[in-house]
Amino acid sequence: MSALLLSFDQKVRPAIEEYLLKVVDSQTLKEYPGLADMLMYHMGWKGAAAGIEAQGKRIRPLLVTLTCEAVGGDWQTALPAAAAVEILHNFSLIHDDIEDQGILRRGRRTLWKMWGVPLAINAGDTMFTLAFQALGNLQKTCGDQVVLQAYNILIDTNLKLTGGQHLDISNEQVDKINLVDYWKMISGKTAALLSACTRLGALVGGADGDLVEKFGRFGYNLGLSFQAKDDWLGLWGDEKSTGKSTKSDLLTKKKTLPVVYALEQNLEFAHRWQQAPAFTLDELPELTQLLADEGAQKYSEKMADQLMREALEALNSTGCENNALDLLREMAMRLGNRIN
Ligand code: GRG
Repeated sequence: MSALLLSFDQKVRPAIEEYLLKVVDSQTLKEYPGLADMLMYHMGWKGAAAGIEAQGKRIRPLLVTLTCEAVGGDWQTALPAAAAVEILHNFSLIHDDIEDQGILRRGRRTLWKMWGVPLAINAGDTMFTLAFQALGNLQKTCGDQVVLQAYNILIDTNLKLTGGQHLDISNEQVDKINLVDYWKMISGKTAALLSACTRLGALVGGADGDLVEKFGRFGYNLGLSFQAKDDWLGLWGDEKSTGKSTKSDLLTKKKTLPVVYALEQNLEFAHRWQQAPAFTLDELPELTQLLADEGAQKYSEKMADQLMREALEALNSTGCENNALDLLREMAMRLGNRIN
C-alpha cells in the first residue's frame, strides 16, 4: 500500500468504524434485548473471534469517502452515506447466508447458524432499515435535493441487488445459463452497490449529474471486474493468499464465469457438467484443466482485465486530478490483484 493510501486508510477507517457503531448501536434497539448484540456480532465487534478480520475489508465506505474527496468534498460529510452502503452490504450478506445456507462468513459462524433463521431474518431487516436511517443523517450537512437524490440512489440500488439475487437463486435451479444471464446477475449482485458507492461519494462531495455518472461508471466496471476475478480465483487462485478454496465452487457446481463460458463452448467440460449431478474431489484437477484447455481461464482473465481498464478509463474521464483520485486508482488496482 502506498504511504498515501495507508495514511488515508489510517485516518478514515477508525472514523467509519466509529460512525457505523453509532448507527448500529442505536438507542431504539436497546429496548429489544439481544437484537443489537446480533448486529454487533455480524459487524465483527462482539462475540467469538471479533476483530479486524471479522469486520471485512470495508471497501465500500472507503470508496464513498475517497470519491467525495476526489471531487473536492470533505470526506467527513460523506460518513452517513459511507455507513449506509456498508450497512446495506452487511444486510445483504446476512440474508445471502440464510438463502444459501452458508455456515461461515469472514471465518466465523454465520448469524443464522448462531441464532437460527427467524431471528437472523429479522436482524437482517433491522440492518436494512438502519442503512436508510444512516443515510438520513446527510440532512445535517447537505441540502434537501442532495438527500433526496441520495435516497433515490439507495432505493434503485436495492432493487438491482434484489434483482441480481433473484437471478442468482433462479439460475441455481437450471442446468445451464449463458454469459448474458451471468453478466446481468453480476451487474445486480455486485456492480450495482459499488456504483452506488462512487455515485454517492461524488454527489455528497458536490459533483454535478454528469460527473456523478462518470464516477458511477468507474464503480460499476470495478464491480464487474472484481466479480470476474473472484470467480477466476475460485479455480486458479492461491488458497493461502486469498483465503478462498479452489475446490468448493466446482464441488457445489456453482455457475461461475469460467464455467458459464465453458458451457457455452459446449465441449468436453459441458458434456461432463451435464452428465454428473455432482463432482467428486478426485475429478477436480482434470475438470479444472479442461476449463483451461477450453479457453475459460483465458476468457475470465481477459474480461477481468478489460473491465478494470474500462473502470480506470471512466476515472480518467472525470478530469479530476488530485491525491484522492490517485488513491481510487490504486485501490482499484489493489482490488483487481487482491493485494491488501
Ligand atoms: C438490498 C433489499 C436488498 C436485498 C439484497 C441478499 C441479497 C439481496 C443480495 C446478495 C448480494 C450478495 C451477497 C452479493 C455478493 C457480493 C460480494 C462480492 C460480496 C463480498 O464482498 P466483500 O469481499 O466482503 O467486499 P467483505 O467481507 O470484505 O465485506
